Amino acid sequence: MKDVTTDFEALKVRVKRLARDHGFPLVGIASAEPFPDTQQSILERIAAGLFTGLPWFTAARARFSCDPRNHLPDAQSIIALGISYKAHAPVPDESKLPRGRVARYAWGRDYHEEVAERLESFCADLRGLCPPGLRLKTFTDTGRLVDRAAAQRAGLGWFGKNSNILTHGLGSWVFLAEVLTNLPLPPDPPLRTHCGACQVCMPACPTGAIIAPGVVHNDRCISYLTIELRGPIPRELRPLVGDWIFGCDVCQDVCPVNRKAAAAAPPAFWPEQGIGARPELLPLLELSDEEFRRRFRHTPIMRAKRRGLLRNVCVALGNLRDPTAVPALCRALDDPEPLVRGHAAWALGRIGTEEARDGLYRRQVIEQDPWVREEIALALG
Ligand code: B12
Ligand code: SF4
Ligand code: SF4
Repeated sequence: MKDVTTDFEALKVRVKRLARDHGFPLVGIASAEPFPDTQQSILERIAAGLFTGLPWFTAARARFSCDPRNHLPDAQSIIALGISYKAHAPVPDESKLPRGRVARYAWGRDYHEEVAERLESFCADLRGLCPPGLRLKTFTDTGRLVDRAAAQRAGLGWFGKNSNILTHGLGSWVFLAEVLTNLPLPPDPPLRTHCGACQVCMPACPTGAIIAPGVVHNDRCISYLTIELRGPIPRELRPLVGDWIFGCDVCQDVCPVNRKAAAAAPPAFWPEQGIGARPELLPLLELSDEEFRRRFRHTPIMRAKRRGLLRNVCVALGNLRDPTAVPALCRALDDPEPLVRGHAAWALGRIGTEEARDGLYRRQVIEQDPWVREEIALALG
């Protein structure tokens, strides 16, 4: 952008103030140069088979998402943004059991929608501040840009050994977003902070998904298994999923940096706006397609679809081994979705009471789907 009268140092201060006014407490500037190291890491991990479960996470996508100029050929800067999603969880009435666990990022409204609205209003005001010829492009999560690498380069935080970006003050409980622009804003330096000798998160991972510092095996991560995976959860991993029904926070919950993080989430991310932290499981098992859509519209839960959520609920019930779940699980054996029936069978096998076995025998007589028949046979075996 050619405008000799513009003082870009002063403009940067105003841009940052504007970002904060639009609800992004974390804001930093990075150059829009390519991310060759990130590209190499991603390509190596794809080649090593750590991402086989994500068919869209390809080498071609990695090459594209590691060069911001593929999106905006004259891009000069990335305005890297972060917003807290740490909300307080109301203490649940544990007398109403059984309950599952939901990752904090998914308690309230879908962040893609909330962040997109904030990005849009931020950009609208930014146009008013800037010289003519301004070009802007926004990203969060689904856009083909490497969110964490951009945040790290802009000094928002550092890579933790659990691979999340950790920040001073808000911990890793932050969503990341970017505005790519042709404005030549002076970049901020990356932080010099790192995890030091701490390794607490690595052995804490229930599935052993953190295979080296900073390296997560996607296909073993509970977040992948409960959100992104469309088919059955591998049998050997089901017991390790525990009571997580959507995402997982173990490697963040144990992190000492997060202990000091402020609960600064805007109301949109509070549990009242969505499924919350510890939903009761049995009512979820009874949801029709229509009820699922009505209840979870505008929340991250939609991503799993009804059949994915109910699959996860069955796994959690099997792990909780609560016999009060048997009647609902027996009804789930008649669900129209084979995915739900198969996991209900697994859960009943884990609970193993006479009532559970009776339900399995009843379904075995009429079940047509070969994979569900296999699950029933294993559950009875
Ligand atoms: C694919 C994906 C996933 C996959 C794979 C996760 C992964 N670690 O790669 C799955 C489904 C498992 C997942 C899970 C989660 N995700 Co996700 N995910 C993404 C996505 C779309 C791409 C990530 C990516 O490029 N991975 C490729 C790998 C190679 O990148 P990386 O893990 O960051 O690896 C870097 C480090 O290893 C570092 N590095 C290299 N060498 C070394 C050495 C050391 C010692 C260290 C410390 C680091 C280091 O460099 C690598 C390259 O930059 C981004 C959005 C986006 N567009 O970027 C969101 C994103 C990363 N996810 C996010 C969130 C919130 C989550 C969950 C917390 C959700 C949950 N609670 O269930 C979990 C966290 C799990 C975890 N421990 O990572 C946030 C992270 C915010 C943050 N503060 O970091 C993002 C940025 C979305 C957003 N816009 O806010 N996710
Ligand atoms: S999110 Fe859960 S399963 Fe995934 S790496 Fe962290 S602790 Fe492991
Ligand atoms: S638990 Fe320790 S090693 Fe893991 S991300 Fe937090 S500070 Fe880093």
